[in-house]
Amino acid sequence: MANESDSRQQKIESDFKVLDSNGNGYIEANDVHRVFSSLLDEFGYESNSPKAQELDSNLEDLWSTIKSSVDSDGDGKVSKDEYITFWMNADESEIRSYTDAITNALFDMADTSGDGSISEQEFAKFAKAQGLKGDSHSVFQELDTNGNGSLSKQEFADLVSDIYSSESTGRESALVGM
Ligand SMILES: [Ca+2]
Ligand SMILES: [Ca+2]
Ligand SMILES: [Ca+2]
Repeated sequence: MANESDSRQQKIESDFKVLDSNGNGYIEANDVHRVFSSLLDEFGYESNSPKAQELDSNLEDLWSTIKSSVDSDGDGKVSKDEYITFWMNADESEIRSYTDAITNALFDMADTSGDGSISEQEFAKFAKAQGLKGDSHSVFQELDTNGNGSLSKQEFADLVSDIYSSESTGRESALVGM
């Protein structure tokens, strides 16, 4: 059991490192923006387009969720201790609101056609932007649990909560960097 919680903590620490994109030891609003703006570039969204503005408002929501749930001393930034404490102690509904905010931000980015679902082509682009190594086709098929050829927001949300609820399901490789 000790090993299990060690590896969970390691995963939480490595998630923290990704989110603390400037490496100053705190997750702050500009870190979150930096992580996402590199994705925006990959997707080629113009910075003034309605899509970019929608994504920006999702990011604001994500950041306020992070602040209200994880920044326990309320200083406007998330230390590594706060981040670890959150993930070690959060109950299901706290985790749900966190993963929902991430789901919204990522889903709307990946849904380039804006039809409310992610096609295999859209997923391939997303997986590439996320640095997925390996075959996006097989990952897509695994995620498309009802086999209709596209990912609903619910299927995508299941993926995101899988990533955060256990240390390793294998599916998280689809979302390197989050
Ligand atoms: Ca930082
Ligand atoms: Ca803090
Ligand atoms: Ca779509």
